[in-house]
Amino acid sequence: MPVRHKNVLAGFGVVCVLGVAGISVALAAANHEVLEADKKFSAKTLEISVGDTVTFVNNDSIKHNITIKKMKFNSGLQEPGRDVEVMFDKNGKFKVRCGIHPKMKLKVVVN
Ligand SMILES: [Cu+2]
Repeated sequence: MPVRHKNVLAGFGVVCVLGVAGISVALAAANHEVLEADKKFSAKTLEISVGDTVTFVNNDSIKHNITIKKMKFNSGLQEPGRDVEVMFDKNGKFKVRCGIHPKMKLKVVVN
């Protein structure tokens, strides 16, 4: 069973409102989708903002296993057709790998 991280949805409710010279700007977390197909991620690099989520969609007919060492994240086995959602709450560069297929590589840059 893939691990689902639905608790990150709570983050969507957080809206930061900044009042600058009478102008209000609302910032909300974004979600980014990365596909896994032909034993590859659909992007090599992904640039996102702190608080954003990334949804990894397994479009292959085989299992994957999303790991992010720096975050001590391991999705467990990700069955075909299943999603894994990860929230990035710290800035930095994160290497996303598949624990089964060493050639699957994605770098997430969190600003
Ligand atoms: Cu894989």
